[in-house]
Amino acid sequence: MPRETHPSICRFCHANCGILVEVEDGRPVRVTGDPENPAYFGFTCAKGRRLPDQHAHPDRLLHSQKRGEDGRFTPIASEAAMDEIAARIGEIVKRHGPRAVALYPGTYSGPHPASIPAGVGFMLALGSKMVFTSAAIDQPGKHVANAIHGRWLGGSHVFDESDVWMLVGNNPLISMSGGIPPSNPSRRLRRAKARGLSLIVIDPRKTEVARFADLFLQPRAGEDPAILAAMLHVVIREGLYDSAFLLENVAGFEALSNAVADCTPAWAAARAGLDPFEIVAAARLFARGPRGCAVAGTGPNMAPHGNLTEYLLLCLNTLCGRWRRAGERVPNPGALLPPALGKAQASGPRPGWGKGESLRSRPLGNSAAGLPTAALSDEILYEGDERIRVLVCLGSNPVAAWPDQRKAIAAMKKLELLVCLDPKLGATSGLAHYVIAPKLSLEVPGLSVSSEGVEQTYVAHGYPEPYAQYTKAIVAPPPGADVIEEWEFFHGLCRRMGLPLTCYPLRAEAGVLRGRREAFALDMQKKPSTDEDLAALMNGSRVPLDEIKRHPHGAIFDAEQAARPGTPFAPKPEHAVVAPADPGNTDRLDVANADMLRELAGIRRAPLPPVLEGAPHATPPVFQLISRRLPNVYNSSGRDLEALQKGRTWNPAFLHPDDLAMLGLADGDRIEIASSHDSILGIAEAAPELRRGIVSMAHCYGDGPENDDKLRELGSSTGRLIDNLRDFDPYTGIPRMSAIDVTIRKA
Ligand SMILES: Nc1nc2c(c(=O)[nH]1)N[C@H]1C(S)=C(S)[C@@H](COP(=O)(O)OP(=O)(O)OC[C@H]3O[C@@H](n4cnc5c(=O)[nH]c(N)nc54)[C@H](O)[C@@H]3O)O[C@H]1N2
Ligand SMILES: Nc1nc2c(c(=O)[nH]1)N[C@H]1C(S)=C(S)[C@@H](COP(=O)(O)OP(=O)(O)OC[C@H]3O[C@@H](n4cnc5c(=O)[nH]c(N)nc54)[C@H](O)[C@@H]3O)O[C@H]1N2
Ligand code: SF4
Ligand SMILES: [Mo]
Repeated sequence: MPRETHPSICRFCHANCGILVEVEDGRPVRVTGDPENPAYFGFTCAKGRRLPDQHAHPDRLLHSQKRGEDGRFTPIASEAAMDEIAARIGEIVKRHGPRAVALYPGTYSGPHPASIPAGVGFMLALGSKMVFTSAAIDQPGKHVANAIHGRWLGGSHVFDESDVWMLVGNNPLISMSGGIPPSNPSRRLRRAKARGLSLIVIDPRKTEVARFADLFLQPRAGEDPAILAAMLHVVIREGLYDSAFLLENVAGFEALSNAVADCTPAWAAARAGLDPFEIVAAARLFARGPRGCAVAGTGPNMAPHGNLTEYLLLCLNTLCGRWRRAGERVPNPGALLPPALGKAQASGPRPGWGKGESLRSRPLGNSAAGLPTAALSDEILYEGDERIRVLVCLGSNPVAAWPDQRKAIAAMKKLELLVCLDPKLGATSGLAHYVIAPKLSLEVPGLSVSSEGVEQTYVAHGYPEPYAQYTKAIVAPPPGADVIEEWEFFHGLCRRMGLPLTCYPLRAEAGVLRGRREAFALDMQKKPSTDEDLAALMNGSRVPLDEIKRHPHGAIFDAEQAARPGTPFAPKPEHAVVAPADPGNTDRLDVANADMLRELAGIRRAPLPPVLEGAPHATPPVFQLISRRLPNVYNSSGRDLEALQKGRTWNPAFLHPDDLAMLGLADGDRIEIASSHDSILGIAEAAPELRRGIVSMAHCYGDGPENDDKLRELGSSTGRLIDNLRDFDPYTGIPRMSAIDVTIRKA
């Protein structure tokens, strides 16, 4: 059979790059970037190019699995698995109520837009609110800060039009996440630099993106709140703020000014191990703008005070007036999202925490980031009757990803029913009662909506233009396989349990104001096709899905195109520009949330940390373990793709060469890394781009203590070093997952 080439969407990660897939004998054989894609311009990374290996991997599950009494897995037909799981959930709910059932959607619920709505729809039909997502152990501070600061309904400035951009602990050139649009960020960054963008990066590691920085601050980890408070101090002291904007739209300026009055650059610099002038320079450069935005990533969100860091960043953006005004163009009027109805006004603050369901095992409730996933192990291990007994993992891997790995393993083992929708028998699915084998991305239709929709959650995220792509399924699953889509699993459970399945659209938090989507019920008698499900999910989109389907390489559905005769979506003026505020609107953005200012005051009063210049001082020296991403893995996925790892299947413990020398270590040495909670083995590797006193390691490696001897094969679990009961955020429950004190010695 001849080779055919199809344009499609890469869904190895959330970035949704436009790709070309070559198919031979019904199998994907080669993936390259699609040069005809108008937003990604042919970009792919090594992971995307290995999609064929992922689909054909010998360890891929082609049949669902059931674990027997002896712990061994045997294949089970997916229909039979759903029969048994539905019956089991029914029994447990009858005995203990629906609250005994929890859902944990993780990384691989993202690539398939129908998954989460169906999973959450199932939970609501069952009557359980126990939905925990990976967002609560990712950047929960973003959700909390957006809520308590309030939302600007006209949207933020976007990267492609900005004069200054500040990245605090994120590395979008590798992660495709955070501030620089996911569509070919390195091309966008180069073009922005060429037209004069000033870039500020704050990170203990001189990252790939930091190499492009005009101003790079390399602080100790965990000092972002102090640095940002000092930047606010400078902006206020030097009058660099947008007073007209503040007068009209902001509450709490005076209280904020008082709160940062003694957060001087000298104080913050002493905490962070910087030169005070670096902080002054960053504040001045950022405030000069006139257009731009400051965003943070996972690093500072995983270090303590993540809510405060995100809150101070919003305050900085607000003081500098970095929001779209009446009459300004809306850069992304929407494609798969409903049309923009941008308005130049605030929507006042809402509570960031303390609503709805709370845990039984710990005094933690629901926050704007959802239920506290970092405490889900406790809720399963809890001895009370109201514990969680059933967990459904939707494209997620608690043993790899949750803080305190040993506790996560104990929790997985205690569950009465653990079901994983996962193509692999891995760290968590290997402990499951049932593993449902899913179709992989090239076997299902897809949409670029997660990359577009992230605008609804985070400021300065998403696409800077109305780009969208649809892909049909490119190949059928391998012959003989019995694999299903995640949403079909939940539909199957609901059908068996006599429950309706209603899908609810995403709630907007941060982006421009947009039109609504309607909830809809799936037909329970006749299962819809995935295309029908996707069409229903995209109700209210600015560009009809059928129109998007007419552009297989993806398209930017801009005004020019919309103006063509016969085009079914209109360049209506109300979608193209930010409307003036409603007369009489009194909502204000809040820059003086009392809880946040109290938290800042606590930091201001705290003693200076001991580790400062050069080498760590204590004996034995105390290092800060920080989080990071590696280019050739996506959380716990990709480690088994040989062509991607090229022999390095572990996660090195990166250290500054001078620190290696000080510890008497060489590249490749086995080391023991100990926190106050636990210890792991690691393999040292020199990284001159790190600040001294830092050890930088990727997460989601190391598959549990019984595999500790396979250090070079599996790497090691940084999650095991984390104590989920220590230094945790009182609202979201996220514990200290970066900036963790550790000691290091040769193993
Ligand atoms: N110490 C530490 N811990 C961390 C982090 C950190 O930086 N440091 N980062 C945190 C962050 S940001 C996140 S988001 C979480 C991630 O937390 P999780 O989402 O729980 O972890 P993943 O490893 O991404 O789990 C993805 C699972 O999906 C499976 N999978 C792969 N492809 C498919 C597919 O097509 N369909 C389905 N159904 N499943 C598939 C994989 O085999 C894997 O088991 O981890 C968090 N944990
Ligand atoms: N290739 C690849 N891409 C991914 C992933 C992956 O595993 N691999 N994971 C995906 C996921 S789940 C997510 S959430 C996103 C995350 O996307 P990003 O947030 O961009 O994640 P990182 O690249 O880890 O960048 C975090 C940075 O924070 C720095 N850092 C650590 N601690 C601190 C601190 O206390 N203060 C400051 N200022 N900096 C600190 C680290 O040195 C690191 O450079 O990436 C996604 N993309
Ligand atoms: S960046 Fe993500 S979406 Fe793009 S090719 Fe790589 S894995 Fe695929
Ligand atoms: Mo994440």
